[in-house]
Amino acid sequence: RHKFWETQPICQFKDIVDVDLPEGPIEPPRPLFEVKKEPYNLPNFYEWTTCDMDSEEICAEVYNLLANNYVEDEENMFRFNYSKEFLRWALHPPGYFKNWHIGVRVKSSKKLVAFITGIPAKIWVRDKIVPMAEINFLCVHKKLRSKRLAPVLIKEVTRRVHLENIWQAAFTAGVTIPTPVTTAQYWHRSLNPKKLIDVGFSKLGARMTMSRTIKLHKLPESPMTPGFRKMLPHDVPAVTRLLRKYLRQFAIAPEFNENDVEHWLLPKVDVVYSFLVESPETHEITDFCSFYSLPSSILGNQNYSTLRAAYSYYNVSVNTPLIDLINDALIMAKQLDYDVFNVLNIMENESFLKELKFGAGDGKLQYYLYNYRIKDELNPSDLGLILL
Ligand code: MYA
Ligand code: JJ1
Repeated sequence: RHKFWETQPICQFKDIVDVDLPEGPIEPPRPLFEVKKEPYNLPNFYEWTTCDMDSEEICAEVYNLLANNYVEDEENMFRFNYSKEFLRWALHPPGYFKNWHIGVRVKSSKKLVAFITGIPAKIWVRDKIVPMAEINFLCVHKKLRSKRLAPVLIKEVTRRVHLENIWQAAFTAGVTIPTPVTTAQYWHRSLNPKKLIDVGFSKLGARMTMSRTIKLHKLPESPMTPGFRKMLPHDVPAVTRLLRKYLRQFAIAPEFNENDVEHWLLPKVDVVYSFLVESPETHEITDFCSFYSLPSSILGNQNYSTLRAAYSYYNVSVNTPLIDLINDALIMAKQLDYDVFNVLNIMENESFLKELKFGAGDGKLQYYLYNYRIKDELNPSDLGLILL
């Protein structure tokens, strides 16, 4: 049934019953001289290209490929529209490899028609730190679908990751292949209910009017928690300490150092927003919250072309209840003119969904590990990792 995935070192569905298989790598690392030195063969007419995202021109080509061909919801009403600045940020973390940003072009026209990326990351899996690649932005042009190009892209990124002596990977997808570590669900909090209803993102509830709906979703103008403010460069050490400690409670979570926190969490306009609570008395940094900006194109609507969505990222509640912290994040997202605030039911997020008026979405997100076996399926609440 899965002609490609059956050949890969992933936990096969039939393995799930075998309780004796240990947790950890499925295949051992190989000596580097055994890793193929040449790229995999592409069908005639296509060629490999490395995408230098620092080049304005190439970044625009990648942006356009994704804006027109990347992930849609199941009714094809919305399509992710990652901005160029976002893509640069997502692909340039500390220690990134340019040749893990892989494109496929048509030989004759040089048109970019497919893409896949990896970035390096250290990931805690239970009590071990595992060097991994995070794989994302796999995309094949709509006109070239179902021609088995995706397996070639996946094998090629795997080869390039192996050449750096890295043998595990993490990825998320909307599709089900063998075998998810867990399945997370999207939840949505309306910030601009009128627009969401106008574009078909949400529906007017039974026995609800527009004005009651707008009133129900109203938020204060400014955050409520004393000492709540934007994260600044000098906060990096304190936020790193807070986050490192907090993330240890999850079975799977990133290992962040100060450079990672500076890259992933210092605010960048229209990309990522981070806030913290500084105690007015002691000036200690006690709590933290963040979200990233991922708009979607609205397909075929007369009045609107873009849905402005904020996605919950890493949050740490120590002194401020998580509910209050996320409520302040909602207030900031509203201030920044986002239409909706999205979260997955991972980490401790279940605890605030109902009270803060989130509703379940129709989208699911599967989490996967490549070449690493986990004994039992995890609960979404065991996951402390967010992939963009
Ligand atoms: S998830 C986002 C994926 N992108 C989209 O959904 C955008 C819109 N769709 C497309 O562009 C195409 O439909 C894609 C497939 C490119 C997705 N993850 O070429 P095909 C398998 C894994 O004929 P196409 C993200 O970016 C499928 O099961 N496998 O199909 C993370 C089948 O295999 P099998 C997938 O539709 C990506 C085969 O491909 C996915 O033309 C992580 C069919 O190929 C998927 N999302 O193209 C990738 N979709 O027959 C894995 C389809 O066996 C990384 N397939 O069922 C693994 C780790 C690698 C590094 C390891 C380092 C050590
Ligand atoms: O955004 C999503 N669904 C929306 C829109 C649905 C439109 C019709 N299909 C949704 N809206 C209801 C919201 C409502 C707000 C008020 C309270 C009640 C609920 O459910 C979904 C997520 O739910 N998004 C997608 O389907 C996009 C794809 C998600 C999978 C992504 C996988 C690829 C990522 C790889 O890195």
